[in-house]
Amino acid sequence: MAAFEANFDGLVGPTHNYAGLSYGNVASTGNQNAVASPRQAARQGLAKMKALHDAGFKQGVLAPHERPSVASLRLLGFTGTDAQVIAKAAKEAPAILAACSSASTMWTANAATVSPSADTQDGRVHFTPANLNNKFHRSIEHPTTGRILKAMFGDERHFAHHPALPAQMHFGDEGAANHTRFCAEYDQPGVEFFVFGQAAFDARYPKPARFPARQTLEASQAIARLHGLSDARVVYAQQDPDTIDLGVFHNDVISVGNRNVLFHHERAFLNQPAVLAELDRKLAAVGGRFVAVEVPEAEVSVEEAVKSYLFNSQLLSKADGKLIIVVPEESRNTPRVWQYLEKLQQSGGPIDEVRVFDLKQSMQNGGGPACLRLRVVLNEAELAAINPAVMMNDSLFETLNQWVDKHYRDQLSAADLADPQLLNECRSALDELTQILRLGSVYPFQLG
Ligand code: SUG
Repeated sequence: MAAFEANFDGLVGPTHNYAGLSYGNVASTGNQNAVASPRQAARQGLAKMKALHDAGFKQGVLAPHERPSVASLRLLGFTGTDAQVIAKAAKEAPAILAACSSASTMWTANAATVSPSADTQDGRVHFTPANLNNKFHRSIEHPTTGRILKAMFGDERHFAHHPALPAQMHFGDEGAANHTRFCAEYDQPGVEFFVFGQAAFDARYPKPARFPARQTLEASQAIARLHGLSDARVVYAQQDPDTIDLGVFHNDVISVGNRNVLFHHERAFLNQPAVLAELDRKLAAVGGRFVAVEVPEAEVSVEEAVKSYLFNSQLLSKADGKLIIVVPEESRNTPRVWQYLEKLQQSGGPIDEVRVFDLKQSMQNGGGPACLRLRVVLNEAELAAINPAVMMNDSLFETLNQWVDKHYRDQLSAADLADPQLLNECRSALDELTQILRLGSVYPFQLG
């Protein structure tokens, strides 16, 4: 049965703002207190989804969450009506209110790890929402993410949902941002590649010195067990800790893969030749020919990769077997990176087309094209079993743009987060969105 890679992009929520919440993500801390445009952010994301849908790719939408998270503020001791909870937090702990107001669920590469049915023991597609334990503002995402995923992939004959891993640094899990799947054809068994930043239970593995390593080896291993993956078709690799200290806070800031191709920086992994050899060997065992396109430090430095988000790109398979690379405008604006991309297209290698998108609103928080999407490989039967209302088409694009214009502010600053009206705006927007995307009751205010 034919299978496809579908991309589910995060719809940017109404509270998109720049609060500098992610230490180790240099764009996030560097843009703290800049004024954001939630409306523009959502429109930029929708434009990418529509363009890729128009180019023939399967494209879906993942809904944003209710923010500020009043439930989280209550857990931290703020009491009264919802408006009072927000007012007290704004006065006594504005940084906590900002964390509870982040629209960070837009970066759906961190929503979950997904294993296609061709790889799993029970022949179902497996989902584990990421606990995102390293950052408080992200650690509150997984319960709602889990409910939304179930509302999209509800058929238990095809889809298996696990709870997030234990919420503890030993099992820090950042989802698909540190996970890639290689295969010969999407419907055939593939090799799942897990990249971690540190080992929590084994002191022999090095650690970065400055910035946190968010993903642990033990979290990746737990996901592989839960999803019923075979050891023969799993590869673990450690990210080079020195690159984490340069701002590579997820593996998808230094490498990206699709089908049989890995596009990566020279300094992406520790013991890189051995990692590539294992991928080559394990992919060959399932009938695939592994191709690594390595970008040398001499041509693009790690700093340039972080600034341009060259590797936070999407590789999309065309009918002729070649790949399109989808990069953000920042890659075009970084001279040596653009030179590299021009050369890459002419190189005769697997990547022969570049597409550029303006995602500046998300980029200023460290979220490029790859951060904004969750990949799910689905065969025809599975595709037919998902909630069809979440799939992009001309009419959904139109509806969602109108919905954004109706509900979203054009500007949002740190001071605006104290406005209790923002919560009401978010709730009425989400009430309408649940109808549009037929999600049922997935948000705390709907659950009571
Ligand atoms: O977790 N930024 C996100 C960006 C996530 C990017 N995802 C991938 N690379 N897959 C993060 O650091 C910043 C929010 C703020 O500062 O307001 C933030 O959460």
